Amino acid sequence: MSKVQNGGEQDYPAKIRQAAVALATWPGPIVIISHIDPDGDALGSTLALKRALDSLGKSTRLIIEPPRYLSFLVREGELSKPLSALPESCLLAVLDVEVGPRATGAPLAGAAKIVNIDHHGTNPRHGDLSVVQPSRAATAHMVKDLIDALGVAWTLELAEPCLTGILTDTGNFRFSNTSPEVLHAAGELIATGLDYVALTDRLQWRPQSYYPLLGKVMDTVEFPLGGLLALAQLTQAMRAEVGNGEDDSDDFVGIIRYAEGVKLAVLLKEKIPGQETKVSVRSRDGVSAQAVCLRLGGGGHVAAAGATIYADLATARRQVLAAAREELRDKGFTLKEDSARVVSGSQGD
Ligand SMILES: [Mn+2]
Repeated sequence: MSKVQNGGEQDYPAKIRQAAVALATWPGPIVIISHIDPDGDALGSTLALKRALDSLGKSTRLIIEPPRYLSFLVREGELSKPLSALPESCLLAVLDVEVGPRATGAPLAGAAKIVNIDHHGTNPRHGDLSVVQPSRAATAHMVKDLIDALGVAWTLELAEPCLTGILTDTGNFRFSNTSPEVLHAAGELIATGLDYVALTDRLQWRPQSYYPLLGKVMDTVEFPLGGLLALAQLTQAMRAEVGNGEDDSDDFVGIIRYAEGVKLAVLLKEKIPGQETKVSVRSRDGVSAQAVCLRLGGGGHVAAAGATIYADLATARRQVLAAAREELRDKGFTLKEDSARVVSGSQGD
């Protein structure tokens, strides 16, 4: 694997101050983008940064297409359409993703300066100014540091998206990245007067069509590799049957991860039938979702990662089983050879 886990910044506070100065003193337009399939951290970190920069009188454009369940965070007119070319003398802020093909919304070429703020340890730092801090649980936590460095006064409009990003990436403070630091940062955000209970409640709302889809996906759960893996599939046909849109299934993989004995959980999502399958992976106990996804050409964090396989579901399933088997063996689990069974409810080998 060419991608290795990088350490954090030598002097993180100084790097954050540098980014704050670069943004605050930029005379031209600032375009803010994040990653494909934006989640709460992608939207929360970019929205908070845009609002903070707007309050300083900057000319900003935020280009992101949030999933429906997060759209309540966005005010009318705050988001812009994807750009085919960047405006002249523009600073491009790339958040929660490396400067590369997973960054979406605007071309990377043609930026006068690229500032990259990200907490993924695999980030190769291709920005003109890259601040990468894997010890931060969310990019939104880094944006909180950035807003503090900018000296912008905290308001509910800044705190709400920041906390949303933190809640998303820590699984509401249940994932292994839940540190005293991130809890402290969340406490400061809540101290702005933000209604924490209302926000966490609102973030769990799903359209009613979510529940029949959940039922269909749960019907596909299998436990191969000696029961160490939980694997489920979501097809376009299931979506069509229940009339469900594209964006509400992000937590399905988190549900099957709670099956007893499971070290790895995988959801295979059919994106384009026969051609493209999205893989979401979660893990526990030192087994690395990231290592599994790097083998599949994707990336992410140790406990939560993803990849896109340009093949049909059955092929993707085989590749995922092979990658999961390798990772489990690397971590010292003994596995019998697993036949490519697709029996629903199988206990595996
Ligand atoms: Mn993130």
